[in-house]
Amino acid sequence: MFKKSLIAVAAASMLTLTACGGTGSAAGTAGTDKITMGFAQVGAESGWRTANTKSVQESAKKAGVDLKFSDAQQKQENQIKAIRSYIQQKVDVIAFSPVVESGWDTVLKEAKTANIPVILTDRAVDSSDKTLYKTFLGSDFVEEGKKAGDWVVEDSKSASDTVNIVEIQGTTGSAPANDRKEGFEEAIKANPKLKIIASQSGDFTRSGGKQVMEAFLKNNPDIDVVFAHNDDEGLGAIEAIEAAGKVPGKDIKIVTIDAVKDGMTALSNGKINFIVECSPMLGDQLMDLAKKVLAGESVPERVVTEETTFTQEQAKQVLASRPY
Ligand code: GYE
Repeated sequence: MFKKSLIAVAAASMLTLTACGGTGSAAGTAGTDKITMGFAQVGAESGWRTANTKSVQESAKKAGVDLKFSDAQQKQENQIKAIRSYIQQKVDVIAFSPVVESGWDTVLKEAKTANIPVILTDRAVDSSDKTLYKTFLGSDFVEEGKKAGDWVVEDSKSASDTVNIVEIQGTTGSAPANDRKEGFEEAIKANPKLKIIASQSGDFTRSGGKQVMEAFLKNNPDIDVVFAHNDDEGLGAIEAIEAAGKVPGKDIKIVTIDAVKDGMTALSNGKINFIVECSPMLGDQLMDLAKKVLAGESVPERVVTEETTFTQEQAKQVLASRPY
């Protein structure tokens, strides 16, 4: 009798947990189907990345997803190791932001053979076999590059001389570096006066941006515009420009991509001239897609993030309420 009612109580409380969406305390309870996700992050190279990691971690918690998180320190071999370890641990789903575009087929095939679905977050792979992953969630980087280029075209409409542009690229071989370059080059074709006179990778870091800009300044006395593939590189470039006795935003104009807090602060202060937004807040959509994939529902093969652009005036207006 007593035993029976205990079982009934246990069963009832399990039901309650399920009704609450199985968050938190349901872990380890038989019969609950808490999702385990292995997430192989690129690293912690930028403000964008830090915000992205936070978004994924917070959304996992909210969605009741058990998140196994790894930081590859911008190295593909570390990411491959992390993915292999998730396969070994038999996680339900693997999500990752590939540091570079190529070289993923082998490990993705291993995940497929193990029947573990993969979701690409933020960055793309160049595999021709689209069955190696379920969907790709992230920004349209070509479009971002175009928006940056369009601003330069508009800003230098009345230039009578050649406009010398230097480009600080993101991580070599990464989707955002490849695509932002492509989009920017496409846009500036609109005015033959616009010339990219130097282009190098700053690896999406502030120190990288600073180093590259120092070298650019040494070799080119007449730089008009910096196009940095992310805010952090632009912030590093500001340090180099100031150290060279020039005024960022005036003597040399700066266009960047991301719109993280530090970038937006520099934009409000007039040190950056224009920022194209790239949203790192991908966590909620990622958890949603993972749940759908695991429930056998169909998901679009591409989910594009919505984003905007900011002038200095617009940055001043939104800075205080910027969440990251
Ligand atoms: O723009 C940059 C980060 O992949 C979109 O990576 C991301 C880029 C982002 O390091 O700041």
